[in-house]
Amino acid sequence: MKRNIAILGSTGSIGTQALEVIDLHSNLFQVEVLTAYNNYHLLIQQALKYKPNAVVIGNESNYNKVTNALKNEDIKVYAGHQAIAQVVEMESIDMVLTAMVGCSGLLPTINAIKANKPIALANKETLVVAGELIMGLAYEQNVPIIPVDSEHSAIFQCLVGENNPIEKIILTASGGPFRNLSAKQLAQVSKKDALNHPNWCMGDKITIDSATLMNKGFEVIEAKWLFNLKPEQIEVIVHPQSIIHSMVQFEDGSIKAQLGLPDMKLPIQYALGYPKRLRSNFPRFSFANHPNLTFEEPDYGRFPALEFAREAMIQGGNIPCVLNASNEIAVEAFLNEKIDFLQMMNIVEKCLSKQPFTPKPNFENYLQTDKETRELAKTLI
Ligand code: MN3
Repeated sequence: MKRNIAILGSTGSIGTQALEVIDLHSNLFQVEVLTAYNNYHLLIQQALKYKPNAVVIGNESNYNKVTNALKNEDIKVYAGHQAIAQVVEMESIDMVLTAMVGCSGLLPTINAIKANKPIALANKETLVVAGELIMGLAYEQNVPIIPVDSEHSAIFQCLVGENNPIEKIILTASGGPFRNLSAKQLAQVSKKDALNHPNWCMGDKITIDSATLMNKGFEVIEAKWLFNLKPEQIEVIVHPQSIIHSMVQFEDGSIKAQLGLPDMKLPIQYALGYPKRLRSNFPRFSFANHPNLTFEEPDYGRFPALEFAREAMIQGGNIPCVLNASNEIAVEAFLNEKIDFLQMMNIVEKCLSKQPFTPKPNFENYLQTDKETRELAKTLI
């Protein structure tokens, strides 16, 4: 029996790489649902190639273009946010890969868990914003959440077969493209510089988040929820070569690491195929070709995002939601060249200090915080 996969965000970086993985294992996987927000052109191409049961285009103004292009196919076409959130409940889906950008992943992920669909989680913002709610629901429903993020996949892989408590985890960070720049130089960097990541090829939003280290801050929060950790059990170390994808230290002091060349197809394939390791011909890592694996402490002064994220995680409640929403607006403004690189974190910091604290938010509280924070952040641009 093939595993029927729904890919939410199929036209993005993770989505397209997931389809490449499925191409390599077409005997094991079948594309059941594809969703995209804006890129109807690529969504149509993908639908014609993979013949899914259904596709959803988030932006409703593109609905007619998609239905026209697929009118001779036996493929259901839906449009809108609500449709993305509902399509995950489809009976025939065996696994949902959440690979959309930002906070939009929240409701579809909740619905997929409620419908008992195993989640391959690539949309880390879902856990940043509402980790407590999501993990609580997954626990209640007994639904596995398999991380796709390379660091969390590494930790997950280190934990397979272990029935032992974690002493701490060590998340590796490449340090981004501006690791060696002074604060003064950071103020001058352009959008183009920021989009030029040294090791990983990713979407625009996450590439900027990697340059500010907010991505790593989000990953600290993501790890807390995925592996049920206390803040002090999560350490970040800069490892510019991105070969060690992360590590787990156990109570006897032993450390397990997962290594490989930086290629998202590996963690995507691991999540889709779990618990099996599927044979691949991805390029192999050679120690001889990489004799220098180096490590350094992150610089919290030049990259305050890590500290903001840690603070937000410790405060909990709706504060990580404030962190995410303000960051989404700030990154968008930077990508539109309305603010400079350092102003992004100024906006996040101001929003964190101004938004009221809600200790035990429910889903509506999260939506409210998200909306208010976005409005506040826009006034600061
Ligand atoms: Mn990552």
